Amino acid sequence: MSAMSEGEECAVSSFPELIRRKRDGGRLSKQDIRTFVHGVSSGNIQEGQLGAMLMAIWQKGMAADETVALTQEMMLSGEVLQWPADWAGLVVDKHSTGGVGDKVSLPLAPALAACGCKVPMISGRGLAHTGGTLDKLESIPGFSVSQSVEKIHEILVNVGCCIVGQTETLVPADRVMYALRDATSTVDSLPLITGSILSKKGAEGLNALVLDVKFGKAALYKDLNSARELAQSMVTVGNSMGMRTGAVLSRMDAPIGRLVGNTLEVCESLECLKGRGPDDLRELVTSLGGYLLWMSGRVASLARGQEALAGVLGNGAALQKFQAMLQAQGVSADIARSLCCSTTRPADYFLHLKPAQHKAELTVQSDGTVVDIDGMVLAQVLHKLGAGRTKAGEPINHSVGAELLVTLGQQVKKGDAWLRVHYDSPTLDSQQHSDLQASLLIGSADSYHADPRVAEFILPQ
Ligand code: IUR
Repeated sequence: MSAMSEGEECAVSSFPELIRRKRDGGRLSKQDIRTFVHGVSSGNIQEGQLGAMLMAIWQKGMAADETVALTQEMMLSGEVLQWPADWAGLVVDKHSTGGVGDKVSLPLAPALAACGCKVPMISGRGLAHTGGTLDKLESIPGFSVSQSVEKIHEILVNVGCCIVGQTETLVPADRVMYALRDATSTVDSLPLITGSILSKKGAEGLNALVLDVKFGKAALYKDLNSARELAQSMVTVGNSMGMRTGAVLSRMDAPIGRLVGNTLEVCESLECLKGRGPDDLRELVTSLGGYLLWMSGRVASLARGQEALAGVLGNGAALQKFQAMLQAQGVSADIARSLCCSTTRPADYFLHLKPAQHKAELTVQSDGTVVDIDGMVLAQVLHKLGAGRTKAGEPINHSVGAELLVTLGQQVKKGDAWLRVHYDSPTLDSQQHSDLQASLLIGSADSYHADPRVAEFILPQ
């Protein structure tokens, strides 16, 4: 669907006027924003003009109604998915602003499907220090993230969830703007982030959306207040667009769970789907999923929603959905069955997943309590070892990763192993070794405070 009919098309000469208005702190009308976004998706706006407009928006910001118009016009720059009328209220998804060890989408999508929802999860790839859901799933042999709109529909009918990459037809304006935001240092703009994320979620045709907005050392926003500001902006815009949208503010200092790196995170997701695995991962999955069930009216309270999610993780229903999703997206029936068999343990996953060639253990340097593990530092070292990419399109090594052998608050002794690094390069160099050692903070027992992952819920308004 196009945002503008032929007759309404504005001349290219109006772009300098729109740029000037925003640059001077003025407001853009709905029509101005339509002209601008149409210029982006039709290719009529020059790259320099687009860069200038992005910088003007970065500097002057946008009022809430301008951000809503921007998001809506971006969404309408491409196809908007449509679902059968009897799915009304069932179509849901989650978006995370990105973290270290954040594999929540892998157990969450099938768990929601097991609760009766339809989840057309369109995810991204990792960039900089954060991992990408698509990269994690691609460490499973045969898994295909490229699915047509028709196939997505078929998988939702038969399974209830899919996890796929952006299709060519959805939100073309975002692809152009996102690439130029990177090149013009305008990524960290509240209206541009809001427009980019919510236009894509809007194009999924969702009834309800939960946003996992992270704050902390390994998050896009380091402090709670700025994360709350982003969450509020996205909650306002999402609800104005007709998606029931709420947000969870979650801590992102130490990695989520105990495994970091694409293949290792698939292993930990399987453990979570088998009712095992780390508590903080289960807390995030049940909180985000429970919130969605409540927002979409399927349960009477958040607590009921959390119980429903915990139920399907515990009784194998979510695992069955994951197995069906793997098969629907190209994994052989044998591999899907073997990975998802409830008695298959982590070491056996490597019968099908590719392990790294080398493992090295790091040891604790003094007695005490594990007070912190800096997820950002850990992710940066793994990135250098090949786990992540610096530019879109670069190849990555799925097998690179790390296992935390200790948990926060644990008492440790000098010489205890605390980290096992999985890598393929010939050696871990001394800088990488010392950076990793510096990411572990050992202190006295009373300097450690146990905080839950989830700090706050932001209600839909
Ligand atoms: N992810 C997106 O899809 N868009 C953005 O602007 C950011 C992350 I930052």
